[in-house]
Amino acid sequence: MKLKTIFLFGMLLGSPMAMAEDGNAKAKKESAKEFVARIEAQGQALAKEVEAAYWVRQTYITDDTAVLASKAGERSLAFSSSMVEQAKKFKGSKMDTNTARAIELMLRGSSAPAPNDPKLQAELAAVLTEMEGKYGAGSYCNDQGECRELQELEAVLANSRDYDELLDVWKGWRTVSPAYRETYQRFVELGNQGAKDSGFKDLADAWKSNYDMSPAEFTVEARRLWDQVKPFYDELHCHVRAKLGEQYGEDKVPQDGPIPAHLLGNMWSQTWDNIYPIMEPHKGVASLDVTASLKDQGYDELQMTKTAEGFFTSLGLPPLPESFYKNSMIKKPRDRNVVCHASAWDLDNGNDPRIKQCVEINEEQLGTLHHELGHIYYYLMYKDQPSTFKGGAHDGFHEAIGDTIVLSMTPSYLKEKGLIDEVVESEEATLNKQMKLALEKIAFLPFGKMIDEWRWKVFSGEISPEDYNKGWWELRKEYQGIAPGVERSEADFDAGAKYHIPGNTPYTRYFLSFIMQFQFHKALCEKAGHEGPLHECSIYNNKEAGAALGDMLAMGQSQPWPEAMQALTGQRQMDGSAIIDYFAPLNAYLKEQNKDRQCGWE
Ligand code: X8Z
Ligand code: ZN
Repeated sequence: MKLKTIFLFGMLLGSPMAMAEDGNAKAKKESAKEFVARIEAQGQALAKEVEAAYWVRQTYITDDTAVLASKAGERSLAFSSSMVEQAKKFKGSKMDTNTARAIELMLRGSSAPAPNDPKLQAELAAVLTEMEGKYGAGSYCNDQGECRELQELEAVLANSRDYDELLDVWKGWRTVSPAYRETYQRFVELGNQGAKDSGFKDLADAWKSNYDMSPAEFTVEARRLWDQVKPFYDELHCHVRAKLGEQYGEDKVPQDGPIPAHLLGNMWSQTWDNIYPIMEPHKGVASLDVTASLKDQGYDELQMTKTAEGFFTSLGLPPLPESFYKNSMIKKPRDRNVVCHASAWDLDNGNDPRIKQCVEINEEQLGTLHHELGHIYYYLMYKDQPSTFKGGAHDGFHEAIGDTIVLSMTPSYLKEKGLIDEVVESEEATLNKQMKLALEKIAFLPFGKMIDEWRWKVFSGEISPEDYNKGWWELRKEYQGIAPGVERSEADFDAGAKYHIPGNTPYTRYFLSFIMQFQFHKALCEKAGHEGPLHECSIYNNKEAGAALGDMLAMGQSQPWPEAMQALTGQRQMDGSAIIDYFAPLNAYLKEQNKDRQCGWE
């Protein structure tokens, strides 16, 4: 995830940190503009120190680094709290547009807004550090005493077709999260207190306040987008359930109910492309096995990263600074625990961007590298903005950039890079390609939506602490149409088995990103003069598309997001029709396949 350092405890989207002391500002009345300048200067100074502590914590999990990160977090919360208190005083007074925007951004909700009470600030920082550390260091030891970390367990979920083995590792990873279920409950109390102290109803409202509209409007907007894509998801679900029924038997996969969560190829059932071999519409037509090529050709972590960088530079964007390769962590260290979940960091004010990723040699990780570099290129392009304007137009924009690039990794592009042998042009090949992509992009949508549905309800109290797990599985069923393959209880904490819960990263951003990246792809393809179906377009090497992308990135969050959206796409709204249109051939195929099936799961 992006910019962990700054928005773990600070403002949600790139804010300054440092004790916001107003010192001699009290003596003479400080103007709004002077206030913003002071906060930015103080923020930058503290950020450097706080980021260093977080980076070390995440790349070296020990009790000692927990102390350092918690202390740093505490100081950044103290800074935020004081900044918010001061910023409130300027509300309604006359000032120029940029200053007003900066103050508005300071008053937005962060992922963990600071309570006013310093004791609670310290506790909040400690609780967040603890949860993320426990997730990062988690492992599952089976009855034979063999212990495996998350990446090994994920690999089993991706590759095994043995029902019982799949269930074992699925359950196994979920033995890690109960250890912080109570801690999470305390986090909710502290986060809600922080939200109230910052002027919000609760933490859900604070999170929804980041989209240049009211929280209530945002709820409706996210729902509208979900309604646009849900019918297509239902078709995919229906077909996948039928195929899994053939694979595992209809006693294991009942054809009128939710799909067992451990059969979808992913630890959280969030993307399903790992079971593409079971779903491939036309067997053996146009192999898309990029993983095999990467392995055969002996790619290593560095080459994978350079390949991703090469796409961005082909667009005319600048090469990564040398410090990027010197300071990033792209290989899982063997001698210590780290937070392996991939992230991109904006250290030293745009001068020291880094990623942290336990790169494995496969196609999914190559995609993730592009995803992370999307964040990095945002940092590089808005480097010269004042620090309050450093951030995505909204958080979904930040998540969408790298993924937009991946949509251009067409068979022609992969062939050019030597990652597939031949480009096959036929209806069959198109369907295969679309199926694989839909298993990633369409399958994700309800997951991307339900995570924060759960948290919004937890924060508002609609789901009480006694019902965390029950509420979780109700939403999993409602949105995704999946169910646990084994009975769950309130002794479990299945939400906590997903990184972004203990890592406290809002998740609706990814739902928005998966919708918007198709809008962005379409717009960039138009700039590149592409004609023909969108799924055949690659903007590789196209400088016009690159310039348009770069210009939007350079805006940061200096203006409300519809301005950035308009600059790139000509539209002022997020819109699900681009992703639906993109998959038109597959949609027709699925409808045909499903015509005699009973779809749905209620
Ligand atoms: O967390 C991430 C990125 C870092 S921002 C690797 N993603 C979500 C996830 O893994 O759950 C990217 C897509 C969804
Ligand atoms: Zn991300």
